[in-house]
Amino acid sequence: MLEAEIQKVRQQAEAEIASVTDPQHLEEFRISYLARKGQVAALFDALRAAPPSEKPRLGKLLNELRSHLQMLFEEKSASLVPKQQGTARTDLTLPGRKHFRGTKHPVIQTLDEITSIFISMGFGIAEGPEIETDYYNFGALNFPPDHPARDMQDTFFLTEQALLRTHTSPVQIRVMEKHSPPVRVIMPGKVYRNEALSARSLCVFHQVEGLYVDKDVTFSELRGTLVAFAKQFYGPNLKYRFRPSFFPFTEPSAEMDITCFICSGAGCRMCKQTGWLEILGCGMVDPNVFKAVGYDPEKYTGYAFGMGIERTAALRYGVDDLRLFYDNDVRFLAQF
Ligand code: 2NL
Repeated sequence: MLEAEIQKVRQQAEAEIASVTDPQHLEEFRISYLARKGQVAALFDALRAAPPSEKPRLGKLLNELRSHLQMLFEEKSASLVPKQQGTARTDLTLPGRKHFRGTKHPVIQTLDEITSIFISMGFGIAEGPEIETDYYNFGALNFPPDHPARDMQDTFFLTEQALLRTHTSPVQIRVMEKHSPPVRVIMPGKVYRNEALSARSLCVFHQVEGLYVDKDVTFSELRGTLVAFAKQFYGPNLKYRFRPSFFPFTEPSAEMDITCFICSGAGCRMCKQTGWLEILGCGMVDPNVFKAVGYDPEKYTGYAFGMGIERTAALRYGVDDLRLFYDNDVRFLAQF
């Protein structure tokens, strides 16, 4: 009798455990069979009423049933664990996932490289406001009142007096107002010009300007410093030349050219068949600029230089349209 019961419970439990697919159902199974008031416990109770001669054999069968059901429960429990954590059990045989890693924008890479070369030569870095006054942007820099750059056509004016700086030179004026010589700084930053966008000009771009003021600073120091910079930045074997030029804030003024690194001077599209690339403007600080900041032009001399970063980056990487830097096309930007 009891033996048949044991057999029945065993078959029932085996059928039931096979249909268990979730932890809640498994718990119901445990309570139904293995808990203190479950079916196995009830069979042990019934064992007490069995004839004494049968007890050892039936007791053994019952113990076997209990450990068999315990095992079924534990097996099922183990098989359900991954489901409990979601289906995504890590497959260690899958290939690794490639991470897309961003890079610095080519214009900022160029800016960083230029600044670090000048820092290695002993220059400091100065920054200043992008909204400036007419005085800091033009007046203190020896621009005459009727200079064309002061025209609305060329400069973004916010009010009569406030404007978006057209170069980083106002930062130099602010530095010289605050510090007496020696002064040796570069000013990287964003500048604004009211110009139509084209392959060669943007209305917002970056500039690095440099300034060195002390007693007895000469043009040959300017030349030596800029040649050292160009060799580090463009390559050690370049040839260079300085051409006379004009800026309101320097006298004398010059522009520096290097031999075209695409055609080595033979003439190509990059250098417009001239063999030369213009890389920067420079000169000796005009005495009128020194007077504006309260430096004695009889006592001090200085040099200054400036270059557009987008233009520099375009030269460096052989890019023929400055607008490409700001189209935000990842296919273009990912090349740098
Ligand atoms: C260019 C040329 C230049 C300067 C910038 C400067 C600043 C002060 C005094 C004198 Cl406060 N000069 N800056 C001088 C010569 C050239 O820039 O082509 N820039 C894009």
